[in-house]
Amino acid sequence: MLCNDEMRKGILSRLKGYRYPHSLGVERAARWLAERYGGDVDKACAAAILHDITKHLSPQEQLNLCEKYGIIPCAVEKKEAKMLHGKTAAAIARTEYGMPEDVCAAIACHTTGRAGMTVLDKILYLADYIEETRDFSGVDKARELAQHSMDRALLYCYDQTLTDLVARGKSIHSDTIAAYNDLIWQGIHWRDE
Ligand code: DGI
Ligand code: FE
Ligand code: FE
Repeated sequence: MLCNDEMRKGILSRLKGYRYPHSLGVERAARWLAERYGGDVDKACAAAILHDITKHLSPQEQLNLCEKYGIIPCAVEKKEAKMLHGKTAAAIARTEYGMPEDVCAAIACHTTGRAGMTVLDKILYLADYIEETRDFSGVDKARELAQHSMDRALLYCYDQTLTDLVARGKSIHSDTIAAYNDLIWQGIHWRDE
């Protein structure tokens, strides 16, 4: 097991406020998705419990951790340094908890996704979106789609996220665009034809 009881307790004790029930929710959703879609349940749960371990840190603290771990922020990440919490969490997962590279990679891209997402990447991205404590508009549709197809649910999440980012005048990360294009180019759609 990647996270024994003691390790899991230690990780959970670092999660403050809302992040605690959220991360437990992501763990439950990740387990469900892994069982449903033939993913590795152990890796999915480990990625889930660790994915937001640095989310509470300030933009400056994110940048400091990047310096420490040799992560080079892109232009968007410099402006939106909180977005770096996936990459900094992956560095902690690797160095402090000895997680395997595929788990670290899923954690690193959980906010944006990326081109060529693995089953584990998709499980964590989707679980983060649909977990039980989330209540933003569209979450029920995402949950419904996730019962039948991870790719369709994923594309729906990107439609919602991109629309929201554009409406708020935010810059779009190149990995967000790459993940979206990848789904489109595979012919994925979420609306019924
Ligand atoms: O950490 P969580 O809140 O659980 O969720 P998350 O890691 O998916 O982060 C969500 C935030 O990330 C949300 O405020 C939107 C932001 N985000 C995701 N993709 C992009 C982005 N922000 C910008 N500016 N550009 C992106 O491409
Ligand atoms: Fe996150
Ligand atoms: Fe999260």
